[in-house]
Amino acid sequence: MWRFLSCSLCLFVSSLLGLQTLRASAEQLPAEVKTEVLFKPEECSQRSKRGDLINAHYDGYLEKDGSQFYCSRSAKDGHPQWFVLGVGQVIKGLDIGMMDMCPGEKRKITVPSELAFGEQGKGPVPPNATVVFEVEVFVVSRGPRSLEAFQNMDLNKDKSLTKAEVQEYLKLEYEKGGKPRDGPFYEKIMADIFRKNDHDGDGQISVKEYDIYKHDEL
Ligand SMILES: [Ca+2]
Ligand SMILES: [Ca+2]
Repeated sequence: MWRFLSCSLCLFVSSLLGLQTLRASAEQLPAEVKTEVLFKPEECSQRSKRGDLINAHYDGYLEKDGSQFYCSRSAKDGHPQWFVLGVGQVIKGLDIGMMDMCPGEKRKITVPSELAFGEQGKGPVPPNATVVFEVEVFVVSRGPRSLEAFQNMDLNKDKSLTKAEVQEYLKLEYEKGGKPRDGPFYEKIMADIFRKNDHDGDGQISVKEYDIYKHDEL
C-alpha cells in the first residue's frame, strides 16, 4: 500500500513539474559511472589504482539496444589491451570504473555519454549514447608511473628508459606475480608501451615523455 501511495505521489509530482523541468534537473545532476562486480577472485594480489599498467579485455555495448560496438577479444587479433589507468588513455568512464580492481576480476561498467563519447559519438557509437563495458582484468602492474618506478627501471641512471630497461622491470613484476612469460609476450608489450610513450620515436622514453600525469590531474 505504501509503495502504491508513494508511486502515485511520484507520478503526481512529475505531472505537476512537467517534463521540461524534469529534463533540466536531470541535466544538472553530475554524470555518474555505475559499476557492477560480475566476478571477484578470492585472492586479490593487487588492487588497481591510478598510474598502474593494466592488461584487460573490454567489450563495449550501447545501453539502448545492447548492440556491441567494440570487442577487444576480436579486435587487434584478440589481444587484451594494455593501458595506464586513470590518465586518459581510455575513456574517462573506464578510468573511473576500473579503479580498485583485482587481477581476474570482471565488471560491468555503465558510462554516461559525458564520460564516454560525448555529444559527437564516435564510429558506431551515436551522439549522447550511454555505453556499457564488460571488462576483465588480467594484470595490474604497480606504479610504472611513479618517479620511484622510473628510477628503478632506469638501470644506468641516464634519465632515459630503453626497451631493455623497461622489459627487465616488467619481467621482475611478472615473476613476482608468479607468472613468468616468454620473449614474444614481452615484445608485444614493449611495442605497445613505446608506441604510446616514445613520442619522438628515438627508442627511449625520457623523463618528460614518461610524465603523462600532466594531461589529466584528477
Ligand atoms: Ca636508462
Ligand atoms: Ca623518446
